[in-house]
Amino acid sequence: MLFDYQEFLDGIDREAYHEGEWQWEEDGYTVTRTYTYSAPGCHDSCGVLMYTKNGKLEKIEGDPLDPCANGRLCMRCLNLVEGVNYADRPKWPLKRVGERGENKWERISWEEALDTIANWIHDNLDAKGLGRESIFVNHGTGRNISSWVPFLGGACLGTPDIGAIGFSGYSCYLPRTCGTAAGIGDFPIVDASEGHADRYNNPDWVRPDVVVVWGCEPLKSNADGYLGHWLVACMQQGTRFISVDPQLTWIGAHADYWLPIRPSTDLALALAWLNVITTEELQDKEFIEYWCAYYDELKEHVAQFTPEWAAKVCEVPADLIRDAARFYATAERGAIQWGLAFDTQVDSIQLCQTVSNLMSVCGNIDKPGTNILVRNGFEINPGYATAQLYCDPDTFAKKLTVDLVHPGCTQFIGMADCDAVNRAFETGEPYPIKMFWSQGANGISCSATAAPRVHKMLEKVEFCVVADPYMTPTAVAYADIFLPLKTTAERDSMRVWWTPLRAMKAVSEWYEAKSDEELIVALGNKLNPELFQKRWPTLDALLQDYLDVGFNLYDPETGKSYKSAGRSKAGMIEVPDVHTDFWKKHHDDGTCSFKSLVEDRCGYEYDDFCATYYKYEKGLLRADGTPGFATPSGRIELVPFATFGAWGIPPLAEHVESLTMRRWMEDPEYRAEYPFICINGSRSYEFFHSENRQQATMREFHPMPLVKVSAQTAEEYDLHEGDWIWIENTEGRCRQKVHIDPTLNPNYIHAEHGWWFPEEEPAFPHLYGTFDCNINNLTASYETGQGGIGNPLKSVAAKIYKCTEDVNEPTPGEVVTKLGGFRDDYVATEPFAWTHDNTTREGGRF
Ligand SMILES: Nc1nc2c(c(=O)[nH]1)N[C@H]1C(S)=C(S)[C@@H](COP(=O)(O)OP(=O)(O)OC[C@H]3O[C@@H](n4cnc5c(=O)[nH]c(N)nc54)[C@H](O)[C@@H]3O)O[C@H]1N2
Ligand SMILES: Nc1nc2c(c(=O)[nH]1)N[C@H]1C(S)=C(S)[C@@H](COP(=O)(O)OP(=O)(O)OC[C@H]3O[C@@H](n4cnc5c(=O)[nH]c(N)nc54)[C@H](O)[C@@H]3O)O[C@H]1N2
Ligand code: SF4
Ligand SMILES: [Mo]
Repeated sequence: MLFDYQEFLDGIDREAYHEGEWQWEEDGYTVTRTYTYSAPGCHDSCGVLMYTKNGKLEKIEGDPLDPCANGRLCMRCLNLVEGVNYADRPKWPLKRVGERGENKWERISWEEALDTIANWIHDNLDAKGLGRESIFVNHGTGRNISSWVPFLGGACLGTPDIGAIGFSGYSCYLPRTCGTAAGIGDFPIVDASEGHADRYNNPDWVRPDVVVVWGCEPLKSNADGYLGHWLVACMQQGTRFISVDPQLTWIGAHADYWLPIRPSTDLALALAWLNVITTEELQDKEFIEYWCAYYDELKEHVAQFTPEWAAKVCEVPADLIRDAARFYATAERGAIQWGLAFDTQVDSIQLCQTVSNLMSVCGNIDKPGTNILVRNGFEINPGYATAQLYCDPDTFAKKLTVDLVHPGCTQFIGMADCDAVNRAFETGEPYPIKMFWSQGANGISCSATAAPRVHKMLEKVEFCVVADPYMTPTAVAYADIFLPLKTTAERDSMRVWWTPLRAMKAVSEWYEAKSDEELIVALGNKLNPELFQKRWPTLDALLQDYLDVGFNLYDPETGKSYKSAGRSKAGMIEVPDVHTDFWKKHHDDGTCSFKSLVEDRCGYEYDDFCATYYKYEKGLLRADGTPGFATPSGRIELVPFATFGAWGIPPLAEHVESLTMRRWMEDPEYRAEYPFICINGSRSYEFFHSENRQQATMREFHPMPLVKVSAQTAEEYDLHEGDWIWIENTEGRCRQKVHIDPTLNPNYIHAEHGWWFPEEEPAFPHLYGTFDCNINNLTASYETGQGGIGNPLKSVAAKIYKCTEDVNEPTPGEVVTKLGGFRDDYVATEPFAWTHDNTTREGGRF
């Protein structure tokens, strides 16, 4: 075995690492043992030792005594010092003094910034009888803002319209949570022992025999609270791998099987695997008999989806499909690690549900070394839906929901629907959006599909506030007020994404920046003093509330308590007790506090739920405490008739091509014009979305945006490493630099996302070059999957050609900010709906 955990533990000099201490002095530094995430962002939080002098972060090191990350750090955390001390980081609140896009600012105080915001809302909304729903709050992905920004939207600003600008179909993570909520009732992740504080030594844990890494690159992304190196540790202990990915990744190169699938055809493959498993009787009969419903219906449905059928759709040989399915299904302990590619397809919600069926029919649920069911540690669940608890009910009823744009769809998620928000911006229907608040997001540079279109929407907005640790293209383009935020190193905060609960202790300072939490307290006390004076007058009160009740609503006067109804339903439910499990465990011993978590527990505590196997047998999943799963029937619903039925989604899955991909497959003229499928946005070690571009070290490793082409394509187009090429389709174009990948399928290219150049001119039309290399000039909004979920942003058709030195040619920045964009017909006039046979759609001017 390549990896012996005990040997690793025995090798740590515990005295030198001050085991059990949270802070000490060493060589003139103060050393703090805490958790952090890379600055600005990451989905995780890893154990570190931070070395500070005079309130400044000078050094960082992984903490080998942290059981979560075992001292391993990515280059982004190793480079934290450069990230947080970046000289051009905004130091105080700013007010725009020039025109939008001129990048002219004036320093103002926090008092003036908050007064300006409060007065604008009063004068332009409240005094005119307009509701707070005219404010749209934009947040990005979970870099320790997922609890805080939606909460700010609901509790401070009082709007129900909280979401991601232009991010059609909520194509990140949400399809996976909804797809599994429907069938299993809980979320499955691969068991690499991460639920246990004693990790790989835990006596109940067994390493998986086979892990399928499917549509993700966990080593680079460490996505969704899951560290990729845990899988490497499994590999070193003997786990074998299957990679399902159009590109050859590191895992793919170390796998027994690599299925180089045509992008966005994963559902066809998953259905074929089910076909192999059910026809060859490889399923776990006992598990199905006791714990699953509708197996016969599923078996009958998948009988049509043979490996030979899937081979044609996925462009993977039938024998390879069959062999890989057997390899997974016959393993005693199989597990599936899935990723973003699952969310960025039009049939994404059915794909997620179908792949969760693969776990279920093989009995790979909640037993050691399979997919275990996890929840946020200690049931601390302040998420997107919590916000709505604090918004007044009449305003809440006006939330921009999916049915407004996609007829036949039912709103079943907490956030406002992205396409409905687009439409409100573009047409003023059902009401205009007057104010745009962006915090923890950099819309036009990254999250917005159809970025040029989003620019058209936002340039008209009456009032805009951007809160961010860094100046961004989004801030320069639209902000009237800029609020500087703290990074992880300056911020007292906590996070749970599964387990453990982790505390992040502030170790340094940055001028007048406030943390997300401090901003909530300041803004809430200004705009909603009655509630905030009672509940969250101070930062300490806010942090305590997170641990005690997870921001849920309770009224000490009436004794009533409410929780958000969670992942699936809008609204709230009355509950007998809103306290978190952390409160229940630690309230009586007086250690239920941020301070105690930091100082007495070295910043972390594992919860029991995620550490327990076979929870369905033990009655831990259902609210009533009976055995079974948190589904209507109490069984895993292999065909989710009840839930998908209620959501308006066909319960039996069928593969659907996006409109573009169907045309690309069927229309030779179109394919001749746009010969490539442009996969995009695979993560890199250096960057987190549009972040880290300021850091010289990252740019040394990765100076410019790279578009991968195959060796064959390079030869055909006479391309050399480093050549600039245009990537173009009907939506727009952008340019990136060629990188030749000899393993890439010649029909595909791969482009990076999130690029801008902090070192270049901020003002319009250049705008830090954010539109020049932006692959979201080529993606589109409005084409979503069933339920309004999923958007095919990761596989678009494109052509390529070499850039010339033509100085008269307008840059994409000029096209977007001066010439009206690449298209002149962006407005959403016609609805876009699924037809009843589920395989085609109608409408379509979008
Ligand atoms: N073409 C294409 N586009 C994509 C993707 C793709 O694969 N391909 N991926 C998509 C996905 S999955 C996602 S989730 C979106 C992400 O899109 P976003 O979440 O909008 O990501 P960023 O553009 O990095 O913007 C994040 C901003 O938050 C700031 N920030 C960092 N840390 C903090 C913090 O602690 N508090 C606050 N308040 N702000 C902070 C950063 O400085 C940065 O400006 O992008 C999407 N865009
Ligand atoms: N360093 C870094 N880490 C990050 C981020 C970041 O920007 N940088 N972003 C964070 C966010 S918000 C997210 S959502 C996650 C995403 O992280 P992951 O879930 O790991 O997803 P990606 O990195 O986008 O996955 C890319 C893999 O999917 C493959 N792929 C593309 N299309 C398809 C397809 O149709 N089918 C299949 N089977 N595979 C396909 C690509 O070839 C690539 O190898 O990462 C998070 N972590
Ligand atoms: S996963 Fe990497 S970048 Fe993220 S917090 Fe951990 S070490 Fe830092
Ligand atoms: Mo994401």
